[in-house]
Amino acid sequence: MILVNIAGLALIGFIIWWFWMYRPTAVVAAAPGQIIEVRVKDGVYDPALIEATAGKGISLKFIREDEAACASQVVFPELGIQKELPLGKPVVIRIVPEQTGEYAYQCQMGMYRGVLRVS
Ligand SMILES: [Cu+2]
Repeated sequence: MILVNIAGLALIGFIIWWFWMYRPTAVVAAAPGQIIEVRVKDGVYDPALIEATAGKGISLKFIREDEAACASQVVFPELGIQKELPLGKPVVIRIVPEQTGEYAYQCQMGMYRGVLRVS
């Protein structure tokens, strides 16, 4: 019983950390034409924060290593992009963000989450 409670508390702590406190480190898209690799693994995108410059295109290469069906698509809701991610087969997505702001990228259900920050 105590063990169950401890596990429950640990889970609650993890959820709080995950949804409110987790701040990924940024990867900056410096050079135009540079391809940034994004790994889809263990419930996270790595990197989960990408910085880009408005009007300059970036290429994101998504590499799905997670078998979970959850990871089978990546969606940029604000940019109208939705792509299938076959397991182990890299998918390059080309984006030219015209407006500054933060654009989410996520799985269909929003468990995998990342941010494309355009300045
Ligand atoms: Cu999901």
